[in-house]
Amino acid sequence: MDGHGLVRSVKTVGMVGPGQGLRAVRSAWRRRRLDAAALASRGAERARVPGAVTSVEPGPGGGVVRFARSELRVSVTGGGAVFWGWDGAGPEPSYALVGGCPEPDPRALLEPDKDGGWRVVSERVTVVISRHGAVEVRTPGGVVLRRDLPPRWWEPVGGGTARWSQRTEVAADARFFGLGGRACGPRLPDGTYRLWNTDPGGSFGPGDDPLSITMPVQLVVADGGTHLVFHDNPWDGTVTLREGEEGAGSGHDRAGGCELRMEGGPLRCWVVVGTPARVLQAWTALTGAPAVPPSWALGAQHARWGFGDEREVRRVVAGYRERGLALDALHLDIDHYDAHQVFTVDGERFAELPKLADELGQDGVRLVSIVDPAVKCEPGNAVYDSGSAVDAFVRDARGRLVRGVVWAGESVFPDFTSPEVRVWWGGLYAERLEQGFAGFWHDMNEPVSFAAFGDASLPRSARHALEGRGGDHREAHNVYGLCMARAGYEGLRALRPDERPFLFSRAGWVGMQRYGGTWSGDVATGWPGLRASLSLVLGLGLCGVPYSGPDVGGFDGSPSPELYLRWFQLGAYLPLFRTHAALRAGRREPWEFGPEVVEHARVALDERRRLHPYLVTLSHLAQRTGAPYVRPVWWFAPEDRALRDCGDAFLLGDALLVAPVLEHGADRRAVRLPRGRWYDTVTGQAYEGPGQVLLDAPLSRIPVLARAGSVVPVRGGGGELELEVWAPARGRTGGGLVVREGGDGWERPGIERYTTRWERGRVVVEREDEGGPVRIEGAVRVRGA
Ligand code: NBV
Repeated sequence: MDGHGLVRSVKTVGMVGPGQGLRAVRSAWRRRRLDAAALASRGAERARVPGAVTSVEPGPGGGVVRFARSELRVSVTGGGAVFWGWDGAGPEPSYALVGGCPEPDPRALLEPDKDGGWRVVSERVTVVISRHGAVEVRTPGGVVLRRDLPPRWWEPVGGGTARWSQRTEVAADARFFGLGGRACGPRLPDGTYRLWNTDPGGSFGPGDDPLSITMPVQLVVADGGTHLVFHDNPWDGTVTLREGEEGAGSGHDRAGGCELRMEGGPLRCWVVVGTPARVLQAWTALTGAPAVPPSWALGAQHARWGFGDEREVRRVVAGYRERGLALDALHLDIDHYDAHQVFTVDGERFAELPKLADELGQDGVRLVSIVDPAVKCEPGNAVYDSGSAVDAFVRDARGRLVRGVVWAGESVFPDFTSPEVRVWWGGLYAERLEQGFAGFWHDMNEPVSFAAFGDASLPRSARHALEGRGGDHREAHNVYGLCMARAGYEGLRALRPDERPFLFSRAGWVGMQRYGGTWSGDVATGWPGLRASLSLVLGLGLCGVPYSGPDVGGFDGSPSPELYLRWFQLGAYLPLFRTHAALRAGRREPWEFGPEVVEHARVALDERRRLHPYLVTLSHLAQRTGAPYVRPVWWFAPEDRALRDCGDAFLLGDALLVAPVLEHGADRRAVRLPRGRWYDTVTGQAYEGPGQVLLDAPLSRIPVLARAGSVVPVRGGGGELELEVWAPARGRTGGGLVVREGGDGWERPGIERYTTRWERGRVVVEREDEGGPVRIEGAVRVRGA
């Protein structure tokens, strides 16, 4: 067992208690035995590289280039995304893509390049294939964005899955982002990142990797251009990143590099080139539009593992009400289950859950339920019985049920990669809806099975349906959470066709945004955990998952009042704004931290509520354009190197720049501004970017700046929508988009476009209607003029 494994198992036993600990030991042995019997150890391997080009076959969007020992299929699609696959790999089947493979660009054709290579030229991108199989992606202007060297495979001599590796060179100034949810970003430092969804077992900080959402998706930002690369392969693997170095004009730049090593699965990848906004738009077209959460899920939410009973829930909700603190949802964790069994309720401690839900609902507070995938392996348990009747649970290579250990004890695991199992599971949410729950929080779906040593998940040899293709856990592991999210989402749509589901999931993979969002998981209480929170949200947004947020206050232990407040102030500007904590951790209600914190938390909650229409707008824009609500500060200026390296602030939509306090004791902080004029939203003071300014950050607030010319929809004093307009700089214009809340159903509210400009000493706001611009006079508040 490695050091990490040991620490994790000690933590596991600590968490689950000695009885479960013993089961975790047995389960780990069982898993090891199963894998030893079913998966041959690798033994001798033969290495292979493509060799030299032998022939080509032009086809739509590109064609096939044949090499001595492999072949490469290249296709540029109409939307500008490039696909290539080795050894005959095509885009399908894929868990990531939505609506199949996009149409090839009929104008893009394979043509000869110099030195015996080939190229495909298209409007947005050029792909050059060398005669030995290196693949270069260039901008239309000819700048090389990435050069993938010829891949290398290692094939077991006796047959079986080939491992492979692929090395890539990028510009010396390139910076890497993404790879799913990583705690050490948003700019990913040099190092090796694993691609295997993992519960860190307890709480994690910036040094812990991997976490629950790993994705082979990188956003690479360099002077020459921005691109996203996605290796469509859910197997275990690693990505090693190394930033380049510039020789300060000496001409001796060292290129940046990346090496991807995969334990199996196809070598196929997608590359999208363009501005960050264009890249995310094309990415969303490929992998699916983010679900729009119901508007209440953009409010303030509170959770705890261990509220204990209905009385306590009522006490906590009353605490918010009595102090005038906004609260829109309250989450119940596994302690409300009957003996930790999913889709059950403890009838003593939560005797009248539907009544409670109803009462809270009248007060504007929705109830959200945790949902764990593991099902207690016990005849008589209704979920186990109904699942067994449809053969829903994962089996081993010999056809026996795979048993693991989770909260309820010995458990079995639904195979969410089977369409029939998803339908069965989706139907189970009927029980939750009857109990009065309005939203769902998927946990433990990496999936976790407690293990005293080794991987705390299912055996790698466990069998999965994989949509009828059949395969084992090595392929299914990383998509397990994604498929569970799909099951829940589709089930809820069938059960409540008129409502948009609210669902967020700890584990997932590329495409999970189609079904909902995610949260940080068990981020450690401490200043590093606070930083990690922002890293996760930004990284996930760049991978196409825009709705997420941390456990405000951190999952374990007790934050100091200052840390809690700073976390709260950051959380108030993130899509999912939820306080949460572990069973034995300290409280997370604002009033537990003293009167000063309550006052400042109230300000943050009020501002969140005031910005609600803006968040609603951002949620709809994310769905239609793929642009995450929370974006790195370089979003509009990826060529600004100083911005590229700035990880302690973010843009919320186009209009706001939020600079959270991430350090103990700070009451001022440096803020790096993108180009243009920015107003401090509290003092109204204007600052000119690009550059760095030092701003006050008293305990009462964090600096938030508004872009000159922007239009921010806010909630006015009477609850009506108002436009907050930030004066453009003299001689300049501005504008913004507004999407009005259209209820929690499926109607698609229109996008309103506003422009702002100066006219005779006044700031004028107009809406671009079909018949022409309409001047807006009422419900506008101009600031900064
Ligand atoms: O269900 C209990 C917790 C939950 O509170 C947390 O948010 C999840 O990330 N859950 C993990 C399982 C146990 C963690 C130690």
